[in-house]
Amino acid sequence: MTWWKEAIVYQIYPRSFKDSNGDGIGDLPGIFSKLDYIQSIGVDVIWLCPIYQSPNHDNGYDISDYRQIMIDFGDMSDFDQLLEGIHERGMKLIMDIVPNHTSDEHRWFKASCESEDNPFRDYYIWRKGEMDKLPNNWPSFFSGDAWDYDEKTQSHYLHLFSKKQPDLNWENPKVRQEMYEIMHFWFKKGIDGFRMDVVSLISKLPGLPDSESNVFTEIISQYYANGPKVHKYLKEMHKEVFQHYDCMTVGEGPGITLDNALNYVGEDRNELNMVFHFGHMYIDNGPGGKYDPIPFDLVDMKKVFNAWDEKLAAKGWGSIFLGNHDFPRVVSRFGNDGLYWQESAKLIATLLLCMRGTPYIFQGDEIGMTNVAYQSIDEYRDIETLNSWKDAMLKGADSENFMKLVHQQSRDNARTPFQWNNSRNGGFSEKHPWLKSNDNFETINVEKQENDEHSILNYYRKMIEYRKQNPDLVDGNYQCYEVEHPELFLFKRWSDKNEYWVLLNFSENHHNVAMQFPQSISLEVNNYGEPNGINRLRPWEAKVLKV
Ligand code: ISL
Ligand code: CA
Repeated sequence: MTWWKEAIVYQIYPRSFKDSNGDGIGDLPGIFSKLDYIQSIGVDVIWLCPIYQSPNHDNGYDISDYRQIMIDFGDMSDFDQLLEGIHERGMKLIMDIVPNHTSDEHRWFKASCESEDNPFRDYYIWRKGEMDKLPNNWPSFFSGDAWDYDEKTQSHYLHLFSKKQPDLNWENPKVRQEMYEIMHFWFKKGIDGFRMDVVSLISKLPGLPDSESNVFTEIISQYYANGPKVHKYLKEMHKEVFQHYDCMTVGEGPGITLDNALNYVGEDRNELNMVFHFGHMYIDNGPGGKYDPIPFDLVDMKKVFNAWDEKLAAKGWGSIFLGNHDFPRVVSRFGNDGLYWQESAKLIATLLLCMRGTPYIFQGDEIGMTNVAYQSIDEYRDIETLNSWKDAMLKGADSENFMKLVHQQSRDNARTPFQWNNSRNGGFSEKHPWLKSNDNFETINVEKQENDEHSILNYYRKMIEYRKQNPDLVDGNYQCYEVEHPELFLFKRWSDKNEYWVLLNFSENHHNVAMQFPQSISLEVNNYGEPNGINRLRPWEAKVLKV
């Protein structure tokens, strides 16, 4: 099996992982100092969120120089040392690259603004016209319009994200070559692959037509994603870059659906190894998006998993994730961060590590870090949260109610400082961190869990070890049972040789599983200390059985 199929990935949000020099911001030496810890979890690949030079309007997803390290994070020698440390420990590193847009402080964009005949003009997407007449009605991902006006040349430029993130013009072959050269630069340093930010958006719809929908997820899939040349570009990228290295590629794909996924990851396509789709991640979004949530429905989630597994089974490969730096904490969102915190965090680990595909663990989920609820909007840092707040207040929303939504949905839930121990700021930093620590670091932290054999952390280690010893869990067949059951997620994994049953109770209720298991079945992993009958499931109980 290819290494990236067998791999388990650990995602690091560098700003929040470990501060080494007391400025309140996580950095590369901080990550370096924790490599033994990361290795001890049993993961194979580290995915680093962007560490390039950036004015940090969107925490590094607004890059002003793709070949420099962000000053806050260290310098190139810190990077080289980190990469060496990762490789010395037998792990690999994938970098996060942002091909769809740059920072407005990138020299390309500054030049592009200079004049209409500047050689960099066509690096971006400009439309000449009057200030208050927008080229189309597209909304940005971060509230407001997707256009901003530049007085100097009396033109609007397109930005699907913030106005400090102008979209690149991939129609321009020079832009594409620049991006390929940047990728070669990092591969030559020895990295092992890329996670590609919103790569589904790089090809724009010809004529940039007005959207006829008001539902944001529809706007993404019908107008922003899967443009007519996206596969041309990805094939070119593969030919120019990826095919020259033994690398792993995963494309972040808002708007990628069951109908078009194989065009990106089909084995015969020479494009990407995997994509992140958002079928299950937008499941609790109402028509107004994430700040208009609807209740989470397990049956819907199972159907998303089942359909994607089936779609990719024969000639693609999936990525399995339940959270990242853009979403609430998994235990708060899909589990129970109160009474059954411990059990449900372990249940989520069981799901992640028993599915077919490559699992991605987001930093802190391995110790069950939870959502945060700051009192005041001033404590939040995420641009998406802050813009949504401003927008809602302008529209006259009730601030108390909207604050509840922020607590539930903000991307900062995932970005609070990592909780290492029970000292100041959870051991993340000596100084006031850039984003306030979650108060619960005294009860939820690595040090405490290292000393407890039944901790969530040690359960992750056990589950990872188990997956490695039972590779049929990586690529064996998958079948879900009792799909319509609202509280149980039951599935079988099998090959010619082995058969596994995974029983997950996503509720506080006791359940009996109706299945008849053979006498010879054995209980291999369980998130409760004391076993009970094979068919019985206690609140949030998770079991892995082997026939
Ligand atoms: O954050 C989201 C939902 O709350 C997503 O819609 C997200 O904006 C989308 O998946 C794109 O995310 C990626 O690109 C953004 C960046 O802010 C995110 O952090 C990144 O993961 C722009 O570069
Ligand atoms: Ca620092």
